[in-house]
Parts: sequence; structure tokens; C-alpha cells
Amino acid sequence: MSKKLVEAMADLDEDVVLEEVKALKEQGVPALEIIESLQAGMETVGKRFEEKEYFLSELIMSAEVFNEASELIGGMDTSGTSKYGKFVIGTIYDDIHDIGKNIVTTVMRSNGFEVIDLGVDIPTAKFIEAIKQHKPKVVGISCLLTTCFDNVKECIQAIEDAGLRNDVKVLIGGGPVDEATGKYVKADIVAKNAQNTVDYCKQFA
Ligand code: B12
Repeated sequence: MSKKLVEAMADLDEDVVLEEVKALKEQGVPALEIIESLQAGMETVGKRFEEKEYFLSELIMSAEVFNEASELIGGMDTSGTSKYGKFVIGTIYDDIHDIGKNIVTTVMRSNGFEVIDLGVDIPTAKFIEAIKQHKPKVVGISCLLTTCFDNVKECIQAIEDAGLRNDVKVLIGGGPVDEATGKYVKADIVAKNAQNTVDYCKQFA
């Protein structure tokens, strides 16, 4: 990890973030490693927000800096033909966080999956419709808010009630999601990052 990049992201120092991303890219550091540093910086942003050192404006700013940095990183080839089948992903309803979901989408595509990205604030019915239409082996639900854990639980229960639970594995992810959350919402697996997602989904390809 780049300490300089982690700190600059945490401090929302846009110029240093972009400078450092450029430098790391030139040194040949892999895209996912650069993202890891940015993500670590975002964790500090979150902590500072919790501690009321940062406010909503800083959260918004952090998303802008992160997205600019991601654009600069680029370099993940998503044009290849899909060889591993379909993966449906979306952020659960009442939650509009999408940075992590978008990274997972990009990395899955670059690893040969056909990704159907439903977007953010996705109601249960839309997940069910997508499972029926696309018949993916795995569906991913992103959730960054603890207040939305019950929404994820309700969504997974509805997938079961629709008689689809044996057809798909349900993978959940997002900052505050852990093993206990996975058990609570009855997901099959919890993914900590995009690479875990790729490794897990390849088993069902
Ligand atoms: C940026 C940010 C925002 C931005 C989001 C912009 C956007 N376009 O996404 C904005 C400003 C909109 C925002 C709003 C809010 N936010 Co906010 N936000 C963050 C912050 C700082 C970073 C999130 C992020 O993008 N991280 C970087 C990405 C790369 O990491 P990631 O999302 O975790 O994703 C990785 C993995 O988790 C995994 N992953 C993610 N999704 C998925 C899905 C699947 C299927 C898989 C397999 C893997 C996977 O792979 C990714 C890559 O490795 C977090 C702090 C944090 N520590 O997460 C708070 C945080 C999530 N927000 C928080 C809060 C409270 C809010 C607001 C309620 C604030 C408010 N008062 O309005 C609103 C809620 C809006 C809503 N209804 O959704 C809290 C949630 C606390 C809690 N206990 O639930 C946090 C934790 C901050 C904090 N510590 O208090 N936020």
C-alpha cells in the first residue's frame, strides 16, 4: 500500500492523490493495488465523518476525488468476450453508495464475466426480475449502510419465496458488511473486495 496515497485520500488532498496515482501507475503498480490504498483512505474519511471531524460535504468530496482517481487508473480491459457467464449486481434499496459496486463490476468484466449492473437503490422486485430474466449463477448485493441490512435480508428472503434460491448463490459486500451480517441476512458468502468476488464466482462458472 502507498502510505502517501492513503493519507492524501484521507485528507481529501486532490492534487496529491492524482499525482501519486499517476506516479504509481507509471511505476507499473497494478490497478487493484492502487484502489486498495484509495479504499483505505476512504475508511479514514468514514471514521472522521463518524467522529464529526468531517461532514456530508467531505463525504461527497471524497467520492469525487475517488472517481477522478479511478478514471486516471483506467487500464482494466472490460472489452473481452465473456467466458464465465452472468453475474447480476446492484446496491440494495435506500442505499445509493456505488463506488465499491462499480469497482466490482469493472473487475468482474475484466476477468471475463458478463455483468448486469442494476444500479443503486434497487428494490427487491428488480433483483427477482433480473434473476428470472438473466439466470445468473451468482447475484451480488452491495450494502454500505447498517440501516439497510434488513432490506438485504428481506430481499434474500423474497428470492427464496419466489422459488429461486436454489438457482443462485447470493454474495454480499460493502464496507460495514461482515460474516455476522452474512449469517443474519442468510447470504451464501461475504466478499471483502473485488478479487474475492472473482475467485468465488469462478467456482460456479
Ligand atoms: C463516499 C461515501 C458516501 C458518498 C457515496 C458516493 C457514491 N457515489 O457512492 C455519499 C456522500 C453519497 C454518501 C452518503 C451517505 N453516507 Co456514506 N460513505 C462514504 C464512504 C466515505 C466511502 C464509501 C466508499 O465508496 N468506499 C470505497 C469503496 C471502494 O469501498 P467499498 O464500498 O467498501 O467497496 C469495496 C468492498 O466493500 C467490496 N464491495 C462493495 N460492494 C460490494 C458488492 C458485492 C456484491 C461484493 C461482492 C463486494 C462489494 O468491494 C469493493 C472494492 O474492494 C463510507 C465510509 C466507509 N468506510 O465505507 C461512508 C459511509 C458508508 N456512509 C455513511 C453514511 C452514514 C452516509 C449517509 C447516511 C450520510 C448522511 N447523513 O446523509 C448517506 C447515505 C446516503 C444513502 N441513502 O445511501 C456511513 C454508514 C454508517 C453505517 N453504520 O451504516 C459510512 C460507513 C461513514 C461512517 N463511518 O459513518 N456516502
